[in-house]
Amino acid sequence: SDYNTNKRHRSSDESQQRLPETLSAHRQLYERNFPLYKQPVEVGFFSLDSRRSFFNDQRQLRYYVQPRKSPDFNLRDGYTSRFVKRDDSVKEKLDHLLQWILANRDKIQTRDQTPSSSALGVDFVTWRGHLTKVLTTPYETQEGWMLAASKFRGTIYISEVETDAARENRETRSERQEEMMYWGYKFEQYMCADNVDGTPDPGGVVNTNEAFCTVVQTRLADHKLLFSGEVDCRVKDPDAPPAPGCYVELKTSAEICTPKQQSNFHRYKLLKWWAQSFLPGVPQIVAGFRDHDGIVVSVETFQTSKISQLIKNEYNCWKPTVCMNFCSDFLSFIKSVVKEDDPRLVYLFRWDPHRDVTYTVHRDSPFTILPDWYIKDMKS
Ligand code: 0WD
Ligand code: CA
Repeated sequence: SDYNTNKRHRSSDESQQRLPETLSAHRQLYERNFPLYKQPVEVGFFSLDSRRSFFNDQRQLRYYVQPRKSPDFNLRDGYTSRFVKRDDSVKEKLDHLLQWILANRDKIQTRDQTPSSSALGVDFVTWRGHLTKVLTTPYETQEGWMLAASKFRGTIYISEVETDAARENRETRSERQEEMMYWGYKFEQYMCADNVDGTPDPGGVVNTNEAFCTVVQTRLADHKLLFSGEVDCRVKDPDAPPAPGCYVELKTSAEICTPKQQSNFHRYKLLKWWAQSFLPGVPQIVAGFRDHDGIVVSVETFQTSKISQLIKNEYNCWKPTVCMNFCSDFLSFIKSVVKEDDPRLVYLFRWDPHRDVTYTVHRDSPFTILPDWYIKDMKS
């Protein structure tokens, strides 16, 4: 039985302090000093194979191979003949990350905790991709989001819920859009080897079920975070910095031919690229620029730490500090709202462009994040 109350769920005790009901996403409110963001530390990793099965190891980690000066990458190659697409109507929620936690509870670094303590010792568990959406919110004008949050043993778990608009988009994608989604994965195949001494195999099958994910721990202001993100590859050099410092993010983008396209690239695409790689501490992004026919015309490397300087000439451009302060304040907002420690309760936070963040509360609903197998195992 869902109940949907913005104002009255807290308690009948009116004497308790009023909590904020909403959070503004106006960028001006977040223009202050950059908050503390500790260097993310990799605490583990996992792999998903061609059937989307979980493995507590790095079998799917691939190696970056620097392309020739003028590579001949045709991103359309194999779309109709050598492509196995993950079923994106299946909602996996946090399941693979929860599987990793159960297998690695001892590896989560916590200060002043007794070995027998039942708590994880982190404030939030989520996917990196969900945090990317939060970071870019003050600048987003197109797509809203819904994030479900539940508290269990002191940790708040955050999992995305697909909006009606996102579902509509997913179910009505054109054939052209479907094919263009393949291009990013095909670029990965051209750029990555399966083994440290191997070379890419553009004749192989692209299977988007396969994934390698890093799990990192860090702190944003006073929020202890544990999150996981998919990693495309690492550099081959065995003397490279330890993960996540050796990881490389791969991207494709339309070639830039006009000043307007250059400006849009800086304003919108680099914001998303920066947020996604900054969060887990991935230092470089290798971009393949392609034409309308899916032919890669150039390959360029961006240092994540230099992106904010690159965009400073853009009028009224995005600022990393606004992204990080909004994220910090949003996590504080979640903490102030999600007080009850009960995984059957879901607090559903919703944001739409030009609106404030609001929330509703749901008990035993389809939004439930934590499966019984996780709760059972954590209690044993
Ligand atoms: O439940 C959900 N709504 C989502 C689940 C949304 C996003 C991701 N996921 C899951 C998937 O299991 C994925 O393996 O999280 C895992 C890791 O995700 P992430 O790293 O936190 O996600 P994000 O940063 O948004 O995407 C990283 C890469 C993408 O590469 P590009 O270069 O396009 O950013 O993960 C892939 C994609 O290759 N990806 C996904 N893979 C599986 N399911 C999804 C998705 N929904 N979205 C992006
Ligand atoms: Ca990528």
